[in-house]
Amino acid sequence: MGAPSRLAITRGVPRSFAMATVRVRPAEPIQVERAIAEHDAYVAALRSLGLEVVQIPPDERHPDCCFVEDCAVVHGGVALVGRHGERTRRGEETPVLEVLANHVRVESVKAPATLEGGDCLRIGSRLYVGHGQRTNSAGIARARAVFGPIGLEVIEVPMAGILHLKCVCSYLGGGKLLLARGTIAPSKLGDVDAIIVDRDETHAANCVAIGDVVLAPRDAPVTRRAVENAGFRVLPLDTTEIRKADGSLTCLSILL
Ligand code: CIR
Repeated sequence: MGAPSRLAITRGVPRSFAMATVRVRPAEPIQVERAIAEHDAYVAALRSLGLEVVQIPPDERHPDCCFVEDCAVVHGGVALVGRHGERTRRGEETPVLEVLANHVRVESVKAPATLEGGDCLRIGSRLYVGHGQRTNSAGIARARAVFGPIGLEVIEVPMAGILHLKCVCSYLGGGKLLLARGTIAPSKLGDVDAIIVDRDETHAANCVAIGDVVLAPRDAPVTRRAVENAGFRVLPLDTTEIRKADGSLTCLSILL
């Protein structure tokens, strides 16, 4: 299923997480203690799979700071540190950049370009980048300029009504892609074997694959069976509170 990552960067959930940016206010308020417990379980799961986890302390000024994925996209010894499309999140990237710089060459995105890591999906030698609310054309051009020379073809994916590209899809390895029904046409994401996720389990289109183990939301039994049938072992995690803030599993780490 491809070489598993060895290092994960994560960032703790701040107390201010109750004020995270949301598209629609959740029916029940975010319970921060529970969100912290969900995050702790996620970090423990990564460690149980042999990853070294570098955990950046939370910053109360940034309610969404645990969603580190959005700060950067990393491939081939290069990190492109983005510029958030969501203004309230600008500044989250500074400590993430500092950690990345210990491991890889760091490049940046300058205004007016915006790019968030949650819009970037790598499948082999292609980097699909969602063009939507958070990532603009200039951000995609910057990704092409940085990753093109090291062999990644950058492909723009137009999106409407989708927060981040990876809200609706995630790559498991071995040619298998999870993709939420009714969102993006599978053909837009190349020659992959798409496992279509039912509408009532859309949140489970975002999973994290570490080798042949898949971290998946625990309340998605149909998707779980489909992933297991595709040859993976599923490690179920509670994502209830994280989801209230429009978060999902890939958002909680940067894998190197
Ligand atoms: C936001 O709106 O930016 C956060 N509340 C959620 C970010 C989730 N990140 C992701 O899907 N990659």
